[in-house]
Amino acid sequence: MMIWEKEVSALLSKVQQTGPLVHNMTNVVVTNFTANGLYALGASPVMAYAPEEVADMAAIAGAVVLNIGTLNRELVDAMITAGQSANAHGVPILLDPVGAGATRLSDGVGAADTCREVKVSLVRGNAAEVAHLVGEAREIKGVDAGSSGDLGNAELAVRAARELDTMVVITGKEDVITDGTDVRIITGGHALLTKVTGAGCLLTSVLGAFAAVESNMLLAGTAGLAFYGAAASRAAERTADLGPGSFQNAFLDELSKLHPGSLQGYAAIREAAAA
Ligand code: ATP
Ligand code: TZP
Ligand code: MG
Ligand code: MG
Repeated sequence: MMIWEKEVSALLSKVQQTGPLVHNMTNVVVTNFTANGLYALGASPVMAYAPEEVADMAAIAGAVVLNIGTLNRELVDAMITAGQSANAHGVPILLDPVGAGATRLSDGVGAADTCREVKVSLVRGNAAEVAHLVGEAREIKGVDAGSSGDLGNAELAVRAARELDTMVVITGKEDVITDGTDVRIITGGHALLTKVTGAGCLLTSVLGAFAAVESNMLLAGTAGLAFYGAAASRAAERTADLGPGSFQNAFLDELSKLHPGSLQGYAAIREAAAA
């Protein structure tokens, strides 16, 4: 067994044994899939949005996930309330800047305000979304990343991590995680994930479950990415002749069935040099 497999396996066991509560303030498209994915993993999902209750919920959660996919001004305010409570109680916050840059609300108010007002432990987005957070224009079509820009994803992630002072994950064919110094590249997953809405959003919440049981965010994030990629690879293998519908169900099954020791060959992690 390689070293990283031990790390991933230990954290996966910890998630399964402790069932951390993940408070999701997420978009209206992906709530059900996110809850089912977290249940499959062994975590406890809760969705709570009301300004009157979000501070209390965030305070008792193992992680808070802020996802700006379907935004309005009131929701941004509630996210900041939840985030401030999470910060006060030492609860990690993960931000998914869905669609950042696609509209002025998602660009100016949603992601940027949230990053300024609360201390975010990890940002996870596609390359276009992360690029917009640091003021670099990249093509985005609604919530989907367009063509790549001048900076490679690893360089972009390092720049974002330094500027935003947080762990940054950029996903795509390969995933990058960095704290601005150490860079890891995770391979695995399957292109069918791009045909299932919420595959990115659920990933951010899964990273929340790992962050709830491990305070080293580089370790938690790496483990979560490898685990998620392996589950998708295994699901794609099992549904090779079928389409996104069967894949989605098989993926939920794999999230629940994957156990320490069954990752080999389905995901890989390598170190890369920071720019
Ligand atoms: P987008 O809206 O641009 O699709 P997203 O927020 O849905 O972004 P993705 O970048 O699609 O997020 O990442 C979600 C998951 O899908 C990650 O685990 C990622 O590794 C995986 N993934 C995305 N594209 C591919 C691909 N071509 N091959 C393998 N895995 C992929
Ligand atoms: N529209 C607004 S939010 C959303 C869509 C389709 C879901 C995006 O989910 P993901 O995980 O980024 O594909
Ligand atoms: Mg996707
Ligand atoms: Mg997304």
